[in-house]
Amino acid sequence: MMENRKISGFPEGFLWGASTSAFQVEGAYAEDGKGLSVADTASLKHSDVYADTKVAADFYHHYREDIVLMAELGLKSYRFSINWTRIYPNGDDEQPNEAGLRFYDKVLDELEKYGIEPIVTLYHFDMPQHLVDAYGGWADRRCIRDFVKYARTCFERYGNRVRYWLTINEQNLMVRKDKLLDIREEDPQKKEQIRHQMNHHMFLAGAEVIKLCHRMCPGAKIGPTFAYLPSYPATCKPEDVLAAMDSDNLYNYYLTDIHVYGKYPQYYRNYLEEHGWFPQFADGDEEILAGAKPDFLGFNYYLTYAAEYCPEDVENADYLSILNLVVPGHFRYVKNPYLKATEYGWQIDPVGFRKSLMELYQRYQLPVMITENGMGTHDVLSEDGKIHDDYRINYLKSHIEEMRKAVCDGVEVLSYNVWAFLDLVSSSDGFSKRYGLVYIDRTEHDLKQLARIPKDSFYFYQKVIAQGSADGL
Ligand code: BGP
Repeated sequence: MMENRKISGFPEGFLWGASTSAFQVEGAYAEDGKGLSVADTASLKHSDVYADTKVAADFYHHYREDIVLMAELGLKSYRFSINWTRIYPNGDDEQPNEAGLRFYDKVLDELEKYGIEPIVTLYHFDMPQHLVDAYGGWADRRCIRDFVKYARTCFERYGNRVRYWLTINEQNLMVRKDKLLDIREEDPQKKEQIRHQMNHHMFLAGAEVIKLCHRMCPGAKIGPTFAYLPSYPATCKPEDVLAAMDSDNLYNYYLTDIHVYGKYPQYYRNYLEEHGWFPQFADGDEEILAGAKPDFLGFNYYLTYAAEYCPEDVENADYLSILNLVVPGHFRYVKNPYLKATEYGWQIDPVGFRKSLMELYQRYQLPVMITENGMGTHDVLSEDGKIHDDYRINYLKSHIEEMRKAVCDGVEVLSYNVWAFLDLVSSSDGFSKRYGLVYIDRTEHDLKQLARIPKDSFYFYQKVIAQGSADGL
């Protein structure tokens, strides 16, 4: 494997960070005027099995002590999201909810106190439920107007103190998961048409918000962040190589191509048109897409896939992937025999991380920001009162090391944010699937004292931040 001899890697001022999202940590799901989001309603449906968003890690009431812990860890950045329904409880309210706005003022005050750079996501899976009930959410163009209004309020209020904004978290994943957008249509063809119309509206909304941010907050940088799920060819058979390329295009690059080049790439148009899913464009949509340019690309990285050619006439196209996407005539997924997986089956691939960084940077020549990277497991509180998560240390260490190599090879990385700063409600598997550097002492249904206990990985990452690399750790 090609190694870069330069050792140093990370530049001065590199933002070593950690990440969370509002509905997964805050709790206080109906407090101080907050409305219900689709993330709340989806989680409340499974309250009997999993922890829901009602309390979560109760960051809403613990943010001060949590930020003290962030300072102890030495974090340079904290990537978090604003809960849309704290600001506009119904999504289409005339006036924003002052109590909701005040909460994030206080969070920003605390971060400022310790010199931690906020990286703020505007929309992380939590669209107001009311907008879905009123007009179908992203299926309707009015949603663009309501999202832009919400973003404007955030820029007005926090624009003078936030330098990094993220528009939409993982649009490419969200659009494939019915529950994240509350898609209720049952007819398969209509459902796909709705899905792609929603995607189109999100692209427009993202573009409008980028332009707005550039106008209102000239000193700030803004970009989207997506779920980067790259594929290797299962073999060197040309059809498999093409399958991996198709998968990369239809999972990842269609999204970044639209963001960066401002138009639907031909391969994506063909795919949508062949299936009768091409969305309706209104007059001016092309100009909206073409008129916005992100300052950087954010991405979340956890795993890679291996793709092989999938025959057109395959009977049951197995959904082995997170995005529930297999395209007969193009690709499907197989297990990669060279990689180990987490207990949740997520294939661990630090070298793939390096490759992803290189590919993204070479394709777009834009700075990148890693907004999530981490490992979800059933951590156990040991008898000595600690959490010995060596597996997470290994995961982080190997990914940081591969990121360093990519940086040495010229990739401009703005920030690396571990998912997650603390244990939180997983978007798919409740509280038992833990990602945090800080353990939250609660179970799915027993809140206990919600004590905060730094894990061994916390102390490992503390050293990484202090010395600016994982070398020798
Ligand atoms: C990303 C999301 C996060 C987070 C993470 C881990 O897709 O942006 O919100 O949940 O993945 O996923 P999960 O919680 O499903 O294990």
